[in-house]
Amino acid sequence: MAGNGPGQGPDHGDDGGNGLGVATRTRTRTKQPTPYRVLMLNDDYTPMEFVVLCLQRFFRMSMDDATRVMLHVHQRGVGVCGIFSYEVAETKVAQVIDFARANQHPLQCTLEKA
Ligand code: TYC
Repeated sequence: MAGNGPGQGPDHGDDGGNGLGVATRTRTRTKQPTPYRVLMLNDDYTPMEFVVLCLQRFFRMSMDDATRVMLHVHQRGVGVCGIFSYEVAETKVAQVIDFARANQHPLQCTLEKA
C-alpha cells in the first residue's frame, strides 16, 4: 500500500521534484482581525480642551466630533474613541496615556473587545 511519505502527495511544483516541498500555498479566504474598542475615561482634573486635543490628534476627529465625545465622557464617565485591530487599539491607548503623562494629566484610556 502506498504511504504518505515524500513524493506521495499532490505536486505543487515547489520541491524541485524531491518530494520535500515547503508549504507555499496561500490561503484565499481573509480573516478579519478581532475588533477592539478604545475607551476614554472621565476624571476630575484633565482639562476638557486637552481631551479634545487628544481625540483630534490620535483619533483624527474633527473639533465637533471630539467635543461631542469629550462631553459624553464628562457626563457619562466613559466613551468610545473608535474601533481598531488589537495592535492599533493598543498603540492609541499608549499614545494617549503617554501624552497625558507628559503633560501631567491623569487622563486614562483603555481597550476592550468590541
Ligand atoms: N471631567 C473633566 C473636567 O471637568 C473633563 C474630562 C472629560 C476629563 C473627559 C477626562 O476623558 C475625559 N475638567
